[in-house]
Amino acid sequence: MIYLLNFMPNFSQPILAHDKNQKTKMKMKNISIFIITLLFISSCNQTEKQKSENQSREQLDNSTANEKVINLDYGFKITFLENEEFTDNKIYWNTKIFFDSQVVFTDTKTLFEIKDNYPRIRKIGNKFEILFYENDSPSIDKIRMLIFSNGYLEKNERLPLFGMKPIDIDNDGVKELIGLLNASELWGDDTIYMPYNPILVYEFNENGILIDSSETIKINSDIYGSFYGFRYDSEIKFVNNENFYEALDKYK
Ligand SMILES: [Ca+2]
Repeated sequence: MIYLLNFMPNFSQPILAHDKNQKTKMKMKNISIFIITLLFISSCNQTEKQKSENQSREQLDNSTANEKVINLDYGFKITFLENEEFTDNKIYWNTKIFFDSQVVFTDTKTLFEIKDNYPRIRKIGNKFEILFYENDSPSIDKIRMLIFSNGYLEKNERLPLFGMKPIDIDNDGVKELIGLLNASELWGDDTIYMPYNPILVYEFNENGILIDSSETIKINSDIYGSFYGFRYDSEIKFVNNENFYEALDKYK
């Protein structure tokens, strides 16, 4: 028998201040539709040659109509070329990030959602941090963190979808976030086993979101009796490890 523990509620409140501005998006969509309509009307009165030219232009504009554009601060822009709507969510992929009109990031496969104030941008020193809400189904959703420095991608990392606000866990004056990169898949009949699923601690401050190795080692050593690394490992199993749930509850 297999149980899937999906701990990790969404952010109840955004941790960063960037506002995507729904009205702007709606306006852009409306403008796109308006432009396409104008092109269609004007093309009705063209010669055959002009019609042919306009057809290729209309094809371009049709693809633009499906494109989702999000303008971020600091000269960054995100475009999703493809999307699909489901009952509970809408998925976007085929992603590009532009900085001052130059493409600085391309990803054709990763699935993103626009929710909980993601995607969002933050200036950290002379770098920029862009966070996406990544749909990693059938695993649990994640945050995708991109760091840009001088217009170039410096870091591309998956983070847990932290189910908490940043708090100072160890009283060192720096706030932390904790989360999981995997759901805990439980198995067994009479005896229920759970895998090694490390709770990851990140420091969250004006310099970015960075793994707090010492605190991660400490928390997981307390839970599992020893530290087995930063990654999920189903080969390492535990029985009725209440410490795991207590630790999660503690930092919710
Ligand atoms: Ca701290």
